[in-house]
Amino acid sequence: MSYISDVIEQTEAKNPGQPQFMQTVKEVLTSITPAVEQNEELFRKNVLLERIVEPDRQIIFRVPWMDDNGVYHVNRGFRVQFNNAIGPYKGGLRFQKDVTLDTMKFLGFEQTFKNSLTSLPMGGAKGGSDFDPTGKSDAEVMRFCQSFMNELYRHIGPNMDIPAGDMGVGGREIGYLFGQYKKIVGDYENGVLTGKGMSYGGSLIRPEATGFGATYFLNEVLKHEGEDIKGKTFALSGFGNVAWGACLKISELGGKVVTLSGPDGYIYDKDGVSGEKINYMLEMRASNRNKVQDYADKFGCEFFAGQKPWGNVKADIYMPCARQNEIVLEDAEKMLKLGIPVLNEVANMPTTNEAVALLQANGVIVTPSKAVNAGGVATSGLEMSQNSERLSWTKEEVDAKLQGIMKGIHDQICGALDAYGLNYNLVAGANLAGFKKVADAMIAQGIN
Ligand code: 2IT
Repeated sequence: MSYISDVIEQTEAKNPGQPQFMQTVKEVLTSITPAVEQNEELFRKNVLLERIVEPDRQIIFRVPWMDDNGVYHVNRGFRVQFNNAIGPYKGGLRFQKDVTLDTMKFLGFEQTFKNSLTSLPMGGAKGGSDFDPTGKSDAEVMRFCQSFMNELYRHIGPNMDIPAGDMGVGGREIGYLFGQYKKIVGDYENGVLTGKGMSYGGSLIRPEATGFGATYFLNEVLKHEGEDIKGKTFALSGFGNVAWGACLKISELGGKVVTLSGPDGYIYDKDGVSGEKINYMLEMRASNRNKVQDYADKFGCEFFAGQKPWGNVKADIYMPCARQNEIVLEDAEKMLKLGIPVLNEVANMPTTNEAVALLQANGVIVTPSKAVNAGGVATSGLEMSQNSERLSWTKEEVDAKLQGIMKGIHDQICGALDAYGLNYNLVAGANLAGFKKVADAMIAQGIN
């Protein structure tokens, strides 16, 4: 048996009931086959693959909180600190009802390679809770965040682990989390969290960064193919922060977004999501209703209850911006019939491995989410730099750095593919490039 398949098998045995984590382990380890083949002896001697799939630590804690009726609830909190070989742990917090340890481990593993790709010194971590923000009042969200931080604070710090937002955690939640952290530790360490408000150490462009970065990365891919965004039609999923940033940048660059989605279904807006309609997405998110139908009701467009746009809507580019595994094999089959040439993966692991393989085999360009959505965490890295230097860059400065980073990621991917004589397989290239720096650092630092 090969080293890679051995490690996959051992990891599967050690992590029963964790299909999402195994999905990303398989994707990453399979993609780095050429690197492992070239360095097998060195990697085996350093138990490198065995160590890279095992998180440094996995913290699980109780989060009790009181609702507005005075009734107490108990949720589960997580922080999985996956790898800090190249920098302090860094990664978002996700509040969503179906969050499990499996979700946290898949996201933490992905984050390790994503953060490496940004070229900034950040290790990988992820955290969150099975708390469901849907329908919660502001006061409930605040009490939950405070209770969550009552435990999390002892595991994080500006040089140790720097959480940020993810699904269900935006500027409001980061504010409550930071307020409680400050209350507990006393020092004004605003470098402990990113995605902060502008009045207390946030970075301009951070809210837009994931969506902007995803569009900049796509632009590099289209340039590579001799095309551009202007005049192209986009089907998106989600309507949160990431989809919002993407809509802003796509419409600025002359593209047209015709779908958004939520847990309730998807909307089809033939005129395109632009102008005030993009601003309305922020209101939808702030309402905590989690219903995309609100958009259709307000702007009088079509709503398809319980459905996804994949394979149902013809577009030049698909951009899933919602959650993991929303594109499965049968969606991919429908996509091929419609002839969708590019799948720009924005959410973390939105497509199953089988669906990616089928699409790639049929000539669809699949961009890897760990590269495409890296602009969010990259801009978090820029926020950390501004915090530690006690300064604040302009919008133009941050945006220019973000564009440079996204182009740099595409260049790194092409460089890794060239180095191994591979064709334009962006998924393989992103994993090879992200892995290299982490592997070098882990070997340099000895076995620990
Ligand atoms: O998935 C991600 O990269 C994020 N949720 C952002 C993480 C961060 O630290 O900004």
